Amino acid sequence: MTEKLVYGEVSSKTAMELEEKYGAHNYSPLPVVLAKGEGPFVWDPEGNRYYDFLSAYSAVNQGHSHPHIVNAMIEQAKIMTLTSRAFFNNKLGEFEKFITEFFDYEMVLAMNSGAEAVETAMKLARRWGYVKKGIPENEAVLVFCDGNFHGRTITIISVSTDPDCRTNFGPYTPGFVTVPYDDADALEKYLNENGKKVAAFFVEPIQGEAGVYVPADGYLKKCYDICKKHNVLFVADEIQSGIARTGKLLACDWDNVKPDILILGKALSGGAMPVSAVLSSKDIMLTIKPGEHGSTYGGNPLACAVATAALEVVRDEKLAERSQELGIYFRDELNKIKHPMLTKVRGKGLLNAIIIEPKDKKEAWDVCVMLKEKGLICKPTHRHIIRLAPPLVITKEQLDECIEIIKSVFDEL
Ligand code: IF1
Repeated sequence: MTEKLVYGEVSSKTAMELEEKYGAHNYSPLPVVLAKGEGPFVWDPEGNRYYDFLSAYSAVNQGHSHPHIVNAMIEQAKIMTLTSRAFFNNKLGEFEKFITEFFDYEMVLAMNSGAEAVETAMKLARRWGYVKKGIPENEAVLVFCDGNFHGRTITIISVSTDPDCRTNFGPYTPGFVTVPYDDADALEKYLNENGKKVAAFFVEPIQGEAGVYVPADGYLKKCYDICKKHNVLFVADEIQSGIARTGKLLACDWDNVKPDILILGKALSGGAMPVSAVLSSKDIMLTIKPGEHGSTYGGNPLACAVATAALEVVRDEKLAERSQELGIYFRDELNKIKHPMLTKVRGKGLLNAIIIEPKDKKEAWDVCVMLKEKGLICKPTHRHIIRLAPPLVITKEQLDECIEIIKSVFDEL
């Protein structure tokens, strides 16, 4: 018996079989196939509707296929999509002005994926370390945090502490150290002993992959001050935490910290295409000279149009305020669920997680499968943590419906 298809020409079953047979096995997706998205919703080919509580790892903060972003994309695609940076294009400068004013920085360097922006920030920090701080050639150290996630390139995984990310991908890029996360004293101790050779400290204001790990209030500010004391750049990877996800435009805003280098990605395009960016002062940015860094697609006119529209949505729909208000309400409601398997609720804004204590062989994965059956999709991280991060355009009424779904799953467990 074949189920009738509502979206597309391929059933869920066929789609999964094709991926299994022809695609690299570098993921283990939840068994759900998505064929259409709109706002906080996604649909499978058979027409079943789900609330999306992953939001493509916070890339679709503005909701799926936001009309303002899609329109900007279509209009620009009709005119011109790519020029390369061998020539000027008439969209890039305008976008650069817009994004630097939006985030209050002097300059921006546009890239595509998050990993590329992180690599860009690493190069920029090292370059600054040599030409401005005066670190001896090839001796610059970049300090990162244990449990970090910054992307998948060989250089980035070289500083990862997660065996899944790094095992058998060596040899690794040298020049990195890690200190414990949420431990400003550990950073201070390291810089007291080695500060002269350190160019920068890289931090996720909230560690996403580690399990939505929210540091103590004031941690970022303390780290920032320690960095200033040692003439070390404070670099924030806000690829996941930024752009209204945590209830402020940037998660660093919670501590009133302005990073020396700010890394953005994901929601910078609202999920329409890969767009990332690195922002900094002129003093830092201009240490990279023509011909020393770049990307074919970086700063392409299509990306500029899309990213501008994506940020306009964040501003015009007050997504940071929404995220903040709904986040407080959401955590309050989740905390009302009394169940031995639900041991902790944490998060900021609409970047949240529940910690699951396995029971009767049921783990976080099984909870996610049950949620999916009831129309809400999300994904476990580290076996016992479930990330709950809906698009920020979700309404209070819709969120209430989702809370009921979550409650009903725990009632059945
Ligand atoms: C995957 C995680 C989230 C990021 C931060 C840089 C990047 C990411 C803070 C790189 C990417 C991803 C990538 C995605 C899963 C996802 C993820 F679980 F792996 F950690 F979101 F929590 N900095 N995060 O979170 O950006 O190059 O991917 O554009 O499947 O690897 P990218």
